[in-house]
Amino acid sequence: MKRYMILTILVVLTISCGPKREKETESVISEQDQRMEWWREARFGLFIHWGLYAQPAGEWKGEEIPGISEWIMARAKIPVKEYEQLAATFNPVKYDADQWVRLAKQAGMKYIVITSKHHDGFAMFQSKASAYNIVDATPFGRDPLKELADACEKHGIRLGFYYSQAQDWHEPGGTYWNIEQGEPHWDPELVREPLMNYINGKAVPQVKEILENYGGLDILWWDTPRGMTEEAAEALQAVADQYPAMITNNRLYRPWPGDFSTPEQHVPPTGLDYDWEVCMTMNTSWGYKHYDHNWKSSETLIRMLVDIASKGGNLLLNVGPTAEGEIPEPSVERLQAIGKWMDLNGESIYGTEASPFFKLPWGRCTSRSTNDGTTLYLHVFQWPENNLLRVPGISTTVNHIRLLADQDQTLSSHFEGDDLLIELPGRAPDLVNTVIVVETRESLDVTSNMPSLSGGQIVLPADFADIHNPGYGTHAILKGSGNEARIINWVDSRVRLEWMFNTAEPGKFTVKAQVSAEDSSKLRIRVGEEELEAEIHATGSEFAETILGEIEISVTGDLIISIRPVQDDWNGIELGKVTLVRQ
Ligand code: FHN
Repeated sequence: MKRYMILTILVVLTISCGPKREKETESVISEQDQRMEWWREARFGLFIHWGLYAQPAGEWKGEEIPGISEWIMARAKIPVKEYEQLAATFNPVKYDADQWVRLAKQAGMKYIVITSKHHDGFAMFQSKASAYNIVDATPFGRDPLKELADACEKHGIRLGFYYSQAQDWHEPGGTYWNIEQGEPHWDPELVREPLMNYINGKAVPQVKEILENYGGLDILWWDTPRGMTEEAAEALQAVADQYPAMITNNRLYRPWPGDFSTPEQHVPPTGLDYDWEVCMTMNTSWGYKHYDHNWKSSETLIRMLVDIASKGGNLLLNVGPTAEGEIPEPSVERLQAIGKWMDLNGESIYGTEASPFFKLPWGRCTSRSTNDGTTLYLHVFQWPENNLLRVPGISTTVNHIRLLADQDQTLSSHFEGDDLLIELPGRAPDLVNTVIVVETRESLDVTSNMPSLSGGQIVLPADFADIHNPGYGTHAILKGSGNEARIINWVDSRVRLEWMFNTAEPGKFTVKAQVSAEDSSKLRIRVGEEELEAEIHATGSEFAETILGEIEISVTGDLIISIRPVQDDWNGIELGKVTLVRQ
């Protein structure tokens, strides 16, 4: 970090040294590109939600409080003075910053972002601006963020602090849950004051403290801009502006984009033309919740990281340490499994670019441009049964194909039309994700395999669907590939599916789908402004071709079809391919 700042200063100095230098500025990357350079290379970071809420861990006075555990103060409507008492017993004696940082590093992560103050208003760092902080208000008496900063410096890991700038349930001027709707604080003793009292009295001084006292942060991660005003945002931004090399996210004030956007608990279906970082929990809650056992598998997490990298984004994967200061064992196991995979395959993630393909039914692709051509990293999630990997619509000269984890294993290939067919070994060396490296020479042209009108129909395979799962709920998943691909576990009525397709001709289409349903359900299908409601009847456990109805497509070009459950008429279905047949 410090080295990076010196570099920045040198560049700025060179830029301001007269006309010759000014010319050079044209070739110097923008200030934002420069500060984003390490972050774009990094691809993978650790999010840590740690605070007083780790102590109740989702339970208050013997009652399990629904929702994410760091929200317990609001959800259980705990009065401020009562919640404050948690500090008196907060003593995370097992906390070992060095161990946390080593774990992140082992997982292949390049940066850490930790909650310095969440919505409960409690500072996890030493603060002169508010005595409600871990050093002054707990028996622990240590500054865990200072220890973390030192460990990050020692192990070469970048560090960011999360700071909840608007919501502060502890302060009369902080914004509270639903205050915008006119709801008062749940604690009648907390009488509302103007927001700027809190911003000037606590938020600005505390942000100054975290930026000054921890060796210079790499990232400042704002959260929940609801209730922020431009005046408040400007006061905080003025502090952040003193640190031009520091990256900030887009959550300070809604209209301001920051350096990167932050899709939460979902992966965008396609790449985005700005920097973005998915923040994601391994189970459901961000903070530690002792009865949250809804863990995503290591396989899901590895594939998620790859999916995100294939779309050009970063993954900030969360852990919620306990009140004793330990990262829960299921999180440790998952981080270690990811690390094992990254050890062999990290080259296919760090500093890579997005996939040049529209969809690859068997997995994902990341790429890297070199002076001589392009290196493609093919991430095979579904090993093809005939051991022939089809890379669709690619025109290039192939230099060399090999397994990333076993450099000596060269693979043969041939072209079938525009499709490159790679001969794979009989069994997948890594069932979660085997990476094949294709080195190409000169230019690389890819013809999009986006579904389009051909032979009077548009076929939308299940493995081309973008599954939009709710952040907190049951997730539908894809099983199998090609003709066998199915969307299963579609029980949550908030899950929707989308496909992109292209049509050059408008017209009326019959919508057909392969469906398996144990009970009847209703679906809503939409293309542009046109919508149709379809009724599904029980098919038993068999898949049956089902006519869903007719839809008029009056526009042409790249379009999206979405299929979503009708909320009160949903019993869950499994879905294979969907076909639009032109009438
Ligand atoms: O309300 C918070 C939540 O507790 C958590 O910190 C997440 C992480 O991105 N941010 C807010 C919800 O968007």
